[in-house]
Amino acid sequence: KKYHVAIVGATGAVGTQMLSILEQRQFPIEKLTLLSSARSAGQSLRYNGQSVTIQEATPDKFKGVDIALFSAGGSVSKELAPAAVEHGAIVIDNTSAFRMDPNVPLVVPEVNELDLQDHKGIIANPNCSTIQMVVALEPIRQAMGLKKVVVSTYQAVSGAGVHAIDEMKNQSQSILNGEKPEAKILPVKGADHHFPIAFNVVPQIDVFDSNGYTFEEMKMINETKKIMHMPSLKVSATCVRLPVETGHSESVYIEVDEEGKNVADMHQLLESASGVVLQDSPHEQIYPMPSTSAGELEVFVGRVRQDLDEPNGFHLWIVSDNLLKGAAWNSVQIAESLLKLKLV
Ligand code: 11C
Repeated sequence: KKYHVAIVGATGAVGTQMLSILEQRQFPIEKLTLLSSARSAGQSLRYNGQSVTIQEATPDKFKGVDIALFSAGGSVSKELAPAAVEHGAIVIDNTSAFRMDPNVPLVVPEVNELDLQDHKGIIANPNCSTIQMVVALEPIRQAMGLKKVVVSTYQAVSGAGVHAIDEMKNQSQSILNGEKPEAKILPVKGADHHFPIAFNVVPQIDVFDSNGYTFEEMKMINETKKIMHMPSLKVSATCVRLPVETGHSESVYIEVDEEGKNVADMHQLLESASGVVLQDSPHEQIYPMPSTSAGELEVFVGRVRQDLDEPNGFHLWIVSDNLLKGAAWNSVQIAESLLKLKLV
């Protein structure tokens, strides 16, 4: 069987990756509908050697669509995802619009694929920084139990979209030319202050919540608990942006339940974990980096160390392409799981 697939936000940083992953995976597509804002409608993108014209995303465009991949911002999802479901489509939404809705499964196939069975039309794709972390932590949780997670992120600018990438490049050029860099986008649209990301590190991703954490940090905390089905897991996050184009990195400290575990046990688990590539050989300087992880589908883990004071504590360095496993690939992987589980 072949399916009518729609991409909403087809021209965005994630949308274009969705298109290329669908092609790379040879997803069984009968018809492809590319949707965007009115501004990009009329442009075209290539799929399997053919040119596909982009149309404006309106509710009627979902007639006959089987699977709709949304990545055009939360407000577009809130407005159009229910319409797509009414027309009979299954929505895989890459925004934060529905992630914490108890009726919406929040899915990373390596961790909680079977939650898809409970879907009521909308399935949420988690935040990129959350996805790569839970892929690495799930095999550890299964084997040793998990008590506590403390993560600090080193996030790439592509997480904030194509305009943020352009801004970083322009700022870099200005600084090298001895000019003052212009900042209009980061840390977050609509903020009172914008700071250059070129040659800088900014400890703010998204807006601040009243508790002093940013929304990005709260997403990591809340989504991790929901995906792993561990409402009482202790999780804390500090999310930071730095001038890397693509590939989020994370320094993650965990405490496991089981006593007496060591780095060799961790290595053994991570080596055979689905979706994980272990790159951990310090004496050969083998460890994951954004430059070697960008363009790849997997989650790369290295620098595994036992804490020097807490025997149940371990440190990991986790890197993945935020546009692929963090967004487009996880969404297409969910679509593949729907086919496998005969849910579409
Ligand atoms: C970033 N993680 O790197 C964000 C982008 O909730 O899907 C993804 C935001 C989201 O800026």
